[in-house]
Amino acid sequence: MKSHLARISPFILALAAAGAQAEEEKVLNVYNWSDYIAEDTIAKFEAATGIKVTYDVFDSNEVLEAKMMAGNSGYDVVVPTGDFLQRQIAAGVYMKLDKSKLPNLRHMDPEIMAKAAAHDPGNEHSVVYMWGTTGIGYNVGKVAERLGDDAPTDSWALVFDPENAARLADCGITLLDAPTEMIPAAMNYLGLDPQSKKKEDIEAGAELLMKIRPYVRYFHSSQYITDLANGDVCLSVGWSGDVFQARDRADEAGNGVEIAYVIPKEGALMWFDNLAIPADAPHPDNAHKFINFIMDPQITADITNYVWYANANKDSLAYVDPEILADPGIFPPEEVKARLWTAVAYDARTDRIVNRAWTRVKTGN
Ligand code: N2P
Repeated sequence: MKSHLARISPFILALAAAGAQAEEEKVLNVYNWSDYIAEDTIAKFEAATGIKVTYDVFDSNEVLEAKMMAGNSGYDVVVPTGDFLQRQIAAGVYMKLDKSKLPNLRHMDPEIMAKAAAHDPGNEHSVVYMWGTTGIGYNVGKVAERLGDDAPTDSWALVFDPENAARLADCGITLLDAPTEMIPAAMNYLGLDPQSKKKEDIEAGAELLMKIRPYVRYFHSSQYITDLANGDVCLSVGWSGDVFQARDRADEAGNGVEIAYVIPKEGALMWFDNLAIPADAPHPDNAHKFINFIMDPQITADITNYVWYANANKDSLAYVDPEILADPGIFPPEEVKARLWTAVAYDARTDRIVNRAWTRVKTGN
């Protein structure tokens, strides 16, 4: 009897240990961009899994990166943009995904996942959440009042030509507080390669931004949604879906504000935001459950329908509002796509050049 027990107990111990590993505490800490999920997504996940979610938001890759590089953030799922993801992977910040726990991967669009693999080879650490462009949101009436009917609303000249910026200053211009997006946009307008890491190119882009700096009301990456919608600002360099959310809020308020989004003819940045699990995530199993849940076609479609961003889930498209699918500002047609560029991950040297230039732009000296 005694020897029998001695043989069984290590077996029971091993079972208990395996059980403890599989059964994580039913909590999950998510850190996502603001205005970037449907109203009911989290509640649905909680109801489906019994996992309680703590949901925090940010509006800057730099802020997310600082937390990831410091480690011990406590987050289980975060959403870095491709170029930032790439160097954070290199720094060992994310764990490899266990694809056996992600059966819904079959719904993803292989073409977009292949593009995202430029930042995460083999898509080993991440799944595309949403994608979009960085263009111009503007108040149709106020811009026409100030620049007339032939205002260059299809061009970056609308904001990067200092004469136009000066005439729009009184109704409010805002820029994203995102140096790796704003400076390349200015470089591209100057005819320079927006992907260039050359110091003189980056500084030329910053110089152009310095010229319009006196006409900029603020640098912020989420406040402009409300301000555009209320008519408190009239031009924001912003993210596609966020501008559409502003348009939608204005329509709903019935306040007479008409907002439009344009991918300027000179081209724009196309970016991918990705779900990833920090290497030190306290609840990696729940994190996989969350990522798999997001990839449910209906769930992803609900998010696109709410936030007006394109997704990379091919099977979700059947549930996406036809109006959104047909909108060239959200799902750009091929000829527009041909004018989009993607961001390159900056090395430490380029990062320093960009950050110094950006400080000058923001402080105005
Ligand atoms: C959502 C902004 C996400 C786009 N508000 C930035 N990559």
